[in-house]
Amino acid sequence: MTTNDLVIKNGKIITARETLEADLAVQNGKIHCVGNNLSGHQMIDATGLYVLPGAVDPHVHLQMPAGETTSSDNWATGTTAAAFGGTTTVIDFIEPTEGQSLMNAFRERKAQADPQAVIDYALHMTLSSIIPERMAELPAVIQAGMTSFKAYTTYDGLKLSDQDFLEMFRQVSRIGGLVMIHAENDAICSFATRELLAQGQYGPNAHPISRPAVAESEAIERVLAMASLTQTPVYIVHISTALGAAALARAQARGQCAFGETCPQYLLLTDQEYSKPDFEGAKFVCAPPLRKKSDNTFLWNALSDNTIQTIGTDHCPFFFQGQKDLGKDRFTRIPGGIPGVEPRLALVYTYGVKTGRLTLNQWVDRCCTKPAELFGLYPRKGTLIPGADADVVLFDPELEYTLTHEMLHEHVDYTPYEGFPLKGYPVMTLLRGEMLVSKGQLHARPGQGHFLKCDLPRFERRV
Ligand code: DUC
Ligand code: ZN
Repeated sequence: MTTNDLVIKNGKIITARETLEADLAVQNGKIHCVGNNLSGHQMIDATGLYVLPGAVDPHVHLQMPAGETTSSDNWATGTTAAAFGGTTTVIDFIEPTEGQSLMNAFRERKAQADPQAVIDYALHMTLSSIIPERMAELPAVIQAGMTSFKAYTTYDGLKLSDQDFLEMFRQVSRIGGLVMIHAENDAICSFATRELLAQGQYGPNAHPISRPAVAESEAIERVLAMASLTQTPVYIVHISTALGAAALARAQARGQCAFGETCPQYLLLTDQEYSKPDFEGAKFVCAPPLRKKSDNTFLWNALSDNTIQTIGTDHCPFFFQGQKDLGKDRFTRIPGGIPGVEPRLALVYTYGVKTGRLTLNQWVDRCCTKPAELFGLYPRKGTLIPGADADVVLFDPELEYTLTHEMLHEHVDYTPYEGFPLKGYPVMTLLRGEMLVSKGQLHARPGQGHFLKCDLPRFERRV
């Protein structure tokens, strides 16, 4: 019998389906087995710790061009921050430029990520032009490992018309892919923005009014209606409102194959943040905007009752000094996006599990397993079953911190969660059996992360 490379002993193993006190053995970078009294060349004592699958963040924007600036975490800093927070896979986006072929854009994005990434990564393909030449590339894109396609209902240069949505849904459906949608009604947002500017409202506190809740729910209802016609599986990204989550729940009740994501900012923060003095509200400008306490509560419930399947971060950081201040005179020029890739697991544990809103297994499911399943990475990622990559997080449920920007590794000058008390924090992160982070020390190397080809997702395609 061969001796295991590594055994994590005496921990409490938490997966999406079960909780058990056992040892976890790693061999050749894969989970070998779960059992008792296992031994290995290297042993890690996890007494008192939770042992989880490495978390999967299905929604990040590293080095993302945004008008005249770029999101401030590059692939090295962003994936390092993710590793410190217990995330071992991120899924970012390819955004082809106007006229660019999808496959060229893929090659460029991969060439940018490969030398830098310290954790594994996959990519979603953004579709902003539904011309036959682009659609003809879809099989090659799937072959290359991108099986999810992102489409926008808003933003000039990205948004699709309803006609385009229908055509794109038809094409993606035929090849078995999943469509992710940023859903905000563009006309409502433009109309509200114009009115605010005409009234001389230029500050960050106008931002949430410029993108009201009905803009989200209308767009969700509409794309769901169109997707049902073509029987296309859809995933609504960053759901921020009770109205939007309720629209998704109604479609699911009708039998539609539709999934949802929310983010810690929509669970934990509110639009009160935009009224902070000294332009501090700009730190919270993201689209969709932060909402009301009642929306937070509704979204926690939607996670608990499985209306919403995943918690991503939409990590898209911009420095307060030097980037957010591009919009000093006009909120519409504030680069949209906030950081969050690092504290996701800890925030959801403290404010989801410790409060009784989610079970331990739901915590793992929403942050690790479901993102892997929906995007064709399961069972390689998101689980601890034998044969899975040995991406493992040791999480100390007793560690107490007050979250500050200084303790994080995100390349940005603030955290939206400054001062949040935390109970529980990751203390070790392994990627394919190799130590990335241990007791606050980084052992990872840029380029250690692999590009992951996603399989076509498998779920029932009901209307
Ligand atoms: N919203 C943001 O605020 N930033 C990145 C992309 C998005 O959809
Ligand atoms: Zn996003």
